[in-house]
Amino acid sequence: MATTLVIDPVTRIEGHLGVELEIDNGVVIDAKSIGTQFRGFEIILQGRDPRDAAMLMQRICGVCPIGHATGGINALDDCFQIVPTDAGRIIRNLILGSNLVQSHILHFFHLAALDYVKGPDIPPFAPRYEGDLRLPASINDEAVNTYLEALNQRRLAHEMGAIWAGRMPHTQTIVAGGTTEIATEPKIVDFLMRLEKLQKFIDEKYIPTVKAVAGVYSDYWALGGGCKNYLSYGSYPQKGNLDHMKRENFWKPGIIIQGQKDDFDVANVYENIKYSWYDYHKDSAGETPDKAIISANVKKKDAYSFVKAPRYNGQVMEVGPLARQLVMENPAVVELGDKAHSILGRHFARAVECSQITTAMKDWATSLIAQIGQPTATPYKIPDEAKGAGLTEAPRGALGHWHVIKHGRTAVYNAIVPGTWNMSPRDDNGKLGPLEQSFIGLPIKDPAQPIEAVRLVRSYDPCLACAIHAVTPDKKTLAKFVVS
Ligand code: NFE
Repeated sequence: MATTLVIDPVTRIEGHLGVELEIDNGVVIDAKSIGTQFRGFEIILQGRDPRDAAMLMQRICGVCPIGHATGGINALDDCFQIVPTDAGRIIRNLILGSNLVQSHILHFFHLAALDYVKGPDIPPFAPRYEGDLRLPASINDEAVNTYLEALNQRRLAHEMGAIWAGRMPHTQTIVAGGTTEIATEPKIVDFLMRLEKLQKFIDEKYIPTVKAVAGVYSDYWALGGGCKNYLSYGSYPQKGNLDHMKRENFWKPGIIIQGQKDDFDVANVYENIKYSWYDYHKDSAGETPDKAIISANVKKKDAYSFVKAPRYNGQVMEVGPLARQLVMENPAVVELGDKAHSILGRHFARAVECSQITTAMKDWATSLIAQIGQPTATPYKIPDEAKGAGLTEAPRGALGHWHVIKHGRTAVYNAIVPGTWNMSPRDDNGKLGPLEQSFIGLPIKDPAQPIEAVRLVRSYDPCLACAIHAVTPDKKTLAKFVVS
């Protein structure tokens, strides 16, 4: 007989996520991904000066603020019809890349690794699910040491970001048309000095630790594959252009549907809300992110998540490092074949792209020498009416901000974040979201110690974008939380 297992909240992730699993004969047969947090940032923006968007939207999250600053600012560039200067474009790329490296090291060592590595019996290493921690002592001890060293490496990455961002995690220097921070020789040297140390850590510690863990837990190359549809918006423009698709993005835009690669077209992106605690507002004009205005309804029948269900032309899409590396056909990931579609495939792709971005940042920072003394921002005028889309790649995947300006103020704003794609609930056609699909068929040996389930969830590096908790005015209990 099937039993129900609820893990709520799943710990060691960003934000608040619950999963509800039906287990039959030791295997998951149905799954629900439940975002238990209401964000509401889009509502805050309505009626404000449009330039507030990039500043305020960063506050969605302390882990990927630069992704949101970039999405927000790309949308403003689009609304204002301006192309950043080369200096501004490169500096933006360096801030975004530094934040990505910080986030990937955080994810692997401080969030996910303890699913495989046994730390000492003290917090934050304990409590933990027991029963399947199988690294030999030599690998395990080295990984615990690297866990600690990774804290210092994250600080370095934050410092690299702060050289151009003024501060981290949230920046004031990314503005429409470019940046307020200018290129100087000392800043370039400071950046490169730290980058060199970080690259050494990534190549000599991060990637080898992932490989060592993968060698011992090799069964996880065959577990947790999902919808096998992948989406990347592309990011890190190498050239200025009003059209996102013509910017020669370092990470390429594209889609893969069941192995078939195709071009990406932003017009195919929309969101369903049948199973989400939202209704369309009376002013809403459709499901696409430039039209949809929603309001929360925690009493909605059949709804089970504050996450909406983004779809691409009807397809459920996985986003993130694995999607990006498959779309850009990185041989290290492509040659994994079927193994790529797995829990370990996601960790491996993340580690590989972390190194890839540090290598690229060395070139970008070096190219800034030619930009010393050059302007970093393009002037603009705020239009009375405009519409813009800001597409980028945050650490966890494809991120889009859509901005509509009316009477010189923000009228419609929508952010579809990577976690919205990956953690989405069922869509209007009942199709399960990517995480939900990944669960189907996952063996869970002991429901009292569901280590397989949390390994799967964490392989996606979920972030349920931070914001306000929803409460009912009558103080009714919406959910009970059991911390395990
Ligand atoms: Ni809050 Fe984020 C990233 C974005 S994910 S961490 O990366 O955008 O949902």
